[in-house]
Amino acid sequence: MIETETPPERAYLVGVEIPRARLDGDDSLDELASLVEAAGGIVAGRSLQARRTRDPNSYVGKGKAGEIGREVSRLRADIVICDDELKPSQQRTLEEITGVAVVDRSAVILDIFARHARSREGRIQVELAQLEYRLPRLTGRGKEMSRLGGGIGTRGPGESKLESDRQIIRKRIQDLRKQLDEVARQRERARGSRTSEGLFLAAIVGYTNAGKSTLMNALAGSDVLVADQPFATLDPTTRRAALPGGATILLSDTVGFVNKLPPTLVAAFRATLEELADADLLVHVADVTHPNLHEHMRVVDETLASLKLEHRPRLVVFNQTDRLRGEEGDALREALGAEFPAAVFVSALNGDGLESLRIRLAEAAAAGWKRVKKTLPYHAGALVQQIRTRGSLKSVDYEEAGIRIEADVPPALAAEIDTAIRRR
Ligand SMILES: Nc1nc2c(ncn2[C@@H]2O[C@H](COP(=O)(O)OP(=O)(O)OP(=O)(O)O)[C@@H](O)[C@H]2O)c(=O)[nH]1
Ligand SMILES: [Mg+2]
Repeated sequence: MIETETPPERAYLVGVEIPRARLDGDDSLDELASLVEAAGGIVAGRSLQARRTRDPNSYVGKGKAGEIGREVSRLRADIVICDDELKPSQQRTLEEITGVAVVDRSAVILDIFARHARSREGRIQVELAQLEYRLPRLTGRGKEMSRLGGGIGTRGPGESKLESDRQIIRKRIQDLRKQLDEVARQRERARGSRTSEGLFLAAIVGYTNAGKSTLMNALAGSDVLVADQPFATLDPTTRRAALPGGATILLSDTVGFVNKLPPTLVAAFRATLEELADADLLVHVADVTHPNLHEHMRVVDETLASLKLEHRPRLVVFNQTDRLRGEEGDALREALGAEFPAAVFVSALNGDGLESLRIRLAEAAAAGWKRVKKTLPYHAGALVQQIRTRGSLKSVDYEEAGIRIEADVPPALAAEIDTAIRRR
């Protein structure tokens, strides 16, 4: 990773705890702290205010804002980061009261995405989301402030500095949309050729840092980047994995989800996430040891619903069982087993449970298969190898009339076999 020369920004975190929020305010600030660190900042201090609602003018109450301003100068913080998406007017008010740049959780997430985007498509998507987020916020004093900072919230993909001229931004947004359309068309073509391969596709989804990439590597023998930080993975990767019984499936690893994911980001990543629409099975990986496990699972469910994928077949995988300890660990495992009877428990790290998971994936892939007993013409002999990789070959006999096979195969392959026989 490229590190900038400037010292890390000292961030002061601010949250508002409202009744019935998904995460406890402190837990949510902990998560914000890990996001800020992934964006290269350090946390100088934090403050949580319990209120019935967020203040429409200044997010926290006016008095609290003044207090935060004094803390910020005492701790020599460079930037205030609020845990919820701010309206541009709230941001301006807080900047006036505290005297430093103010950004929100969305800006931090966008910043991490900009740092981690590698592919052309990833970079276009991130810059587009960043500029769309930025445009309404470039007015009055906020503009001068965010220009001063030069840190979180001002960096585009590849350490580029984000544009701050509204005219230029509008033009750039148009350009990026066009480029994205072009990349999306290329992706569509690539997707077409993969679908025609006819392999079962299992997509790994889940909260960020749950161990999705580690699991993908363990199942597919790949070496996708793994890191103990949010949003290590941005670009989707698809690999083949061989399963018990000899069948091959495709596994894909993609960007993780997080609480309060900025809507502009979800919209911009629609193309990447469309990969999920092709999936025959969604493998939902959750970190079984996380204190907010249930909340994380709910965020994943809601994000999938917002992508209209709530009815897709799903397999829950509780990962990181190697970190469960003692009686407490056993009790948790038992309770989750009762709550999610179909779930599989694994450790992607030490391999526990992976064999059961492979069997479950093989069963899911075979669920829609058809039993065929046919005699293939010899010129269609290549289909035998197809049956071996895409289905399960029970028997093969090379007879005078042709190749006599008995096999379980996916419907698409059954159709190919019929076509080959009709063509004899
Ligand atoms: N102890 C233990 N650690 C694990 C396990 N699986 C993953 N990890 C660790 O958890 C951290 C996150 O793993 P990743 O595979 O990068 O997680 P991810 O879900 O792909 O994360 P993002 O791509 O950032 O959303 C890394 O430090 C892994 O080494 C596991 O089964 N046991
Ligand atoms: Mg990952």
